[in-house]
Amino acid sequence: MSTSATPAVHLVRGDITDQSVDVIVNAANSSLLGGGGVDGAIHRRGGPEILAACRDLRASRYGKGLPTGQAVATTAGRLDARWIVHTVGPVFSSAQDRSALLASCYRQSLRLAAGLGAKSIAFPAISTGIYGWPMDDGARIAVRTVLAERAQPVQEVRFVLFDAHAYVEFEEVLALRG
Ligand code: AR6
Repeated sequence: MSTSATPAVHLVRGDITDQSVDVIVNAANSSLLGGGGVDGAIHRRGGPEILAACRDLRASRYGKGLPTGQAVATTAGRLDARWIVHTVGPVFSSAQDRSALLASCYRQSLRLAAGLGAKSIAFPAISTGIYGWPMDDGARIAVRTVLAERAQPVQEVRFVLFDAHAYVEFEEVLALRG
């Protein structure tokens, strides 16, 4: 059920590092020290300032790494954004339901962005790449979680989907939720 305090949700097909928004969310890993997929793209285009900020966070607050489902903010370096919010999605498991952790990534990222005063935020489809989460379920969890949050001052949530399959899955979920 959407309310006036719920942000508008938009879908974009493309590369998240091309987005101009207040917050770009990174599908990171616990080390915060980079990786492939979205993480690799963000560090490549954003430059070394982001990695330096991540190293500082490891040294100060997250000596054991950022736990799965949590989120933390850094500079966005050279990207056209004010902050990167790094969140660690769960690795998909068919033996164990980890969907609460995936929902937590979206919720914690949104709350952190709201706390920073962000008006717009771009999410990738967290955990649906290297971490193996099925896209239809990943899309359901993403959309449901974001629509359940009152996120003021965030006015726009943009899901940035890399390929046609991801876009179609998110479109279907959004259409069903009206
Ligand atoms: N822009 C938007 N979406 C993208 C981009 C991009 N530039 N690149 C990939 N995707 P993934 P995960 C899509 O693997 O599954 C890293 O090594 C991709 O098609 O980036 O959460 C981290 O360090 C997929 O749908 O993240 C972790 O170790 C979605 O983004 C691990 O991967 C997420 O894919 C995290 O795995």
